[in-house]
Amino acid sequence: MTSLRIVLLAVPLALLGGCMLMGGRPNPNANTSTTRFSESGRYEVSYRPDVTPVPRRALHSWTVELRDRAGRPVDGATIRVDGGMPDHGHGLPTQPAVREALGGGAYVVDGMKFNMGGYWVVDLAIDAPGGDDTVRFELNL
Ligand SMILES: [Cu+2]
Repeated sequence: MTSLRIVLLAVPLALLGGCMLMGGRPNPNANTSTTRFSESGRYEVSYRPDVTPVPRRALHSWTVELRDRAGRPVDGATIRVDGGMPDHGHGLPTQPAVREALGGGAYVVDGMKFNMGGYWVVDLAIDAPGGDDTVRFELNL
């Protein structure tokens, strides 16, 4: 009886998709470094969440730091934030945005949220005096 009930419950859950209910799997090949070079190598970019480790299902902020190849802080940049779960084909549940440029190459991004566990990517599109570039961070949550 009990096992039948479990089966009857498990089938619809599986049909609804592991995504919303159970989250996704971590990606063992992910580079989860919080400091990375941008795609074209123009900038060294790092992030620091205001909650560690990066939480699931909780709104939080990141401080992003931009440096040029010589290690000098990059101010005056415009940073657009995008991301999602490649394995699930969905984006971020929020639209994070830079709230404040602190100077010294640091930018506070509000609205970060990962609404399930699994493999996530966060893409930053950087528009700065030294040229445009992008960087991808990978997270296993
Ligand atoms: Cu998902």
